[in-house]
Parts: sequence; C-alpha cells; structure tokens
Amino acid sequence: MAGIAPKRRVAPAARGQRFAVVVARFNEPISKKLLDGALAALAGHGVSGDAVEVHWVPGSFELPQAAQALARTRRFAGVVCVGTVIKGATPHFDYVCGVAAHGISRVGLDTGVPVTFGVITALTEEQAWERAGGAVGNRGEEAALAALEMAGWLRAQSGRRAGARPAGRGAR
Ligand code: INI
Repeated sequence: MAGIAPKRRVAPAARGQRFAVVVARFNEPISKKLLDGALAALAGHGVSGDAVEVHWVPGSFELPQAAQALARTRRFAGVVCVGTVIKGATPHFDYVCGVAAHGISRVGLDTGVPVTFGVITALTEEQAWERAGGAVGNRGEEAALAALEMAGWLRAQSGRRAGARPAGRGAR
C-alpha cells in the first residue's frame, strides 16, 4: 500500500504506563529492525526499558493469540505487534496477512486495549527492508506511536464523565 504515515502528535506516556511488543520471528532480521523501531519510539516518549515487555512468537499468524493473552492481563496500556510477511509463489501470504490483520484488530476491539499493527506485508524482500527503517519508514516505530497515541486518547476519554457536556458554548 502506498502512503505516508501521518506526523503524529504523541504526548509522552503517562507515568506508570506499560507496553508490550510482540514480535514474529519469521524473517527475523527484518522483524528485529521493527522491534528496534518500536522500542526507540517508546523510549523517546518516556517509556523506560523496564516498562516494556518483548515477546517473540513463531510467525505473524501467531501475533493475535499472544496479543490477546497479553491484553487480557490488563497490565499494558498498549500492545504493539510487529512482523514481516513476504509474498511467495502461493496464496499462503494472503492467509497469514489476513489472519494477522483481522486478529490484531479483533483483540483491540474485544479487550479495549490498543493493539496496533506493525506488520510489513511486502511483495519482495526489498520492499520489506524499505519499511523496516529504510526509505519508506519503520512500521514498528509507526505502530508504537499509534499505541502511544491511542493509549493517551483512551485515557483522556476515561477521564470524562459519561454524557457530560463539554464546558463552554452551549453548556448550562
Ligand atoms: N510468517 C510470517 O510472519 N511471515 C511470512 O512471510 C510467513 N510465510 O511466508 O510463510 C509466515 N509464515 C508462518 C506463519 O506465520 C505461522 O507461524 C505458521 O503458519 C505456523 O502457524
């Protein structure tokens, strides 16, 4: 997919917020770059190393199950999923990508914990490297920033009284 990731306005993580990163070992050298990008983004927004747990799984197919187990513990403000799927000569790619994307989305919706998608889905290895800290960015970094932003957004929503009108114009 073409496109440029948005410039994010991500506030530093709230004190005590913990994050998990789940990494698919398949295409490990590329996925390791995604992990590095995710950890750097978290560190850059005030999440100390001991507030981050890294969990490795065999492949991107397994990301949703691990993310679900971690999100259900309620120990994390966000779960970042990273992996690298490269198209081969068979439809296997479509199944792995589909399960990963759908499953990761479902875990976020089912648990209410931000669970973000840092999975490269590339037609070639070259494309994958470009998205792992190369010319097209780092999908792991982007997914960590999305988790930080959503964690902050959800935190802000939970601080609002249900049904309350915003103060200002129209408020009585
Ligand atoms: N898993 C990946 O993360 N990337 C791939 O490119 C890939 N390919 O090409 O097969 C892949 N397959 C493994 C899959 O994720 C599961 O680990 C496996 O099917 C066992 O459930």
